[in-house]
Amino acid sequence: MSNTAEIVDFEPSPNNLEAFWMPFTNNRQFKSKPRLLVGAKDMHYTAIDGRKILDGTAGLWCVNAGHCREKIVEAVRAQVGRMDYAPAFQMGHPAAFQLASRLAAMLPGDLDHVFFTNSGSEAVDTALKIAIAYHRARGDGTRQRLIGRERGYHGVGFGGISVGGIAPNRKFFGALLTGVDHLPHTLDIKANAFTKGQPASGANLADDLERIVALHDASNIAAVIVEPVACSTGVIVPPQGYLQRLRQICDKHGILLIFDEVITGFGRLGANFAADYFGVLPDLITTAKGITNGTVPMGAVFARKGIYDTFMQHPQGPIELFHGYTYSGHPLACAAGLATLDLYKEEGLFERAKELTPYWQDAVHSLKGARNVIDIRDLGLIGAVEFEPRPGKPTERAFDVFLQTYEKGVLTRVSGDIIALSPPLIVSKAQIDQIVGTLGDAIKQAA
Ligand code: PXG
Ligand code: PLP
Repeated sequence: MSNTAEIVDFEPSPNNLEAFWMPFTNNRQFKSKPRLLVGAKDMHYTAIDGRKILDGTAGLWCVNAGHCREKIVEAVRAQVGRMDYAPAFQMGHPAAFQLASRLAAMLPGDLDHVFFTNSGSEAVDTALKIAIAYHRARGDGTRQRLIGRERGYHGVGFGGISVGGIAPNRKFFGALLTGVDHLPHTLDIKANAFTKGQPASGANLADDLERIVALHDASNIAAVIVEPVACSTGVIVPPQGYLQRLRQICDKHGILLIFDEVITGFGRLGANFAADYFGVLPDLITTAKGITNGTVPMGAVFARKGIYDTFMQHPQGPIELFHGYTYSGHPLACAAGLATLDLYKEEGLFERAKELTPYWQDAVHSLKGARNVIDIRDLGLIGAVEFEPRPGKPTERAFDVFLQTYEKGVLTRVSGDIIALSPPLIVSKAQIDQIVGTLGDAIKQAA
C-alpha cells in the first residue's frame, strides 16, 4: 500500500510543532519528543521514522474493523466525488436515512430512532437535552435533574463534564450545569482485584440511586447516564446485576436511563451493543467512534420509540426538537458508516470478538504478578492493567510504561496509573501475544 510513503516529507522541528494546541496531551513533553504517525493499514500504524506500530487500542477505541479498510475508503472516496455536503436542517440526503434505518435494525428492543451528531461529546449533550425536553413534552417539566457517576467520562461538552466524574476534566471549568448529582463508582480493588470479567460483588452500589431519589425527589429527576463499562477512567467493569438494578430503580421512578456506549458499542464486547451484552434496555444510547470505524467523525443518539413519538405527538411549531448540528448526518460520515456496518457484518467481527474473548482474557491476566501491578480488569476485547502509583508522583509510572511499550512497537493507552488495551476486532492471537508480551517487557523495564 502506498498510503504511508507520500506523506512523510514532514521533518518535526520545534517551529512546526508549536501552533497545534494538542488535546488531552502534555504538549511540552510531546513537542520535545514527538510521536508522529503517518500511515495505517489493518492492525498497524507506520510511524514517521518508518517503524511499524501494532495498534493495541484501535486508535482511540474507534477503529474496530482495523485501519484503511478498502471498502470504507472507497465508499468515502465515491461519496465525496458525488456530493460533498447537503444542508442538515429542513433538507436531507438518502444516505442519512439509510444509515439510520440500518442502525435501527441492529438495535435492541424498541430503540428505533437515530439522531446524528459529530462526536460522542455532542451525542451526550444531545441525549441529556432530549431527556429533559421529553419530560417537558409530557407535561412533566420539573424533571430536570441529571444523575451521572463518579469517574464517568461523557466527553467534554458542558453537559458531559457536568454529569461526568473525572475530577481534572471538571475542576478548571467553573460551576458547570446545576442540578446534577452523582452515583458512586463501582471500582473496589480491595474486594475484586484480578477478577476476570464482571466482579461478583458490588451490585448494591446501584441502590445509591434510591438515596439520590429520596434526596431530590423523583419528580425532579430527568435521567441517569452511565457508561455500561467505564472505559476512559481506566476500565471499570460493572458488578454482576448492577446495571439490571439501575434499570429497575429508574423504571420504578419514571427516570430515563441513558447508556453511553461511545466505546462499548459496535462489537467491543462481542455483541452489537453493551445493552445486548448485559440484556438491559436503556431509553437512550449515545454512540460515536466505531459507528464509522473512526474514518469520518460521527456520533449518534439512539432513542426508544416512545421518546420519539412523544415529540411527534406534541402540538407545537414547525420544528419538534430545537437542536442539531451543521454536520448532523454529514454525507461522508454516512457513507463511511454504511460501509462500516457492511464490513462488520460481512466479516462477522462482533462474533469474532466474542470468540477471542477467553484468549484475550487469559493473555491480559497473565500479567498478574508483574512488578507494581495491583489489578487487572477485562471485558470483551477490553483490558486494563493498574499500577501502584509512584509515591508522590501519580500517573508517572503508567506513562513510562506507555512510552516504553510504544518504543517497543505497540500502541497502548495511558490513563492515570492504568494502561488500557482495546485492539481492533480483527486482531489475531499472535498479535494478542505480541501486545501483552511487549507490555510485560515494558513493565519489567519501566514500572
Ligand atoms: N462518552 C464516552 C463513554 C466516551 O468514551 C465520549 C463520550 C466523547 O466522545 P468524543 O467523540 O467527543 O471524544 C467518549 C470518548 C481514552 C479516550 O483513551 C476515550 C475517549 C476519547 C478519547 C480518549 O480513554 N472517549
Ligand atoms: N457558531 C456560529 C457562529 C455558527 O454560525 C454555528 C452554526 O451555524 C455554530 C457555532 C455551530 O456550529 P455547528 O452547527 O457546526 O455545531
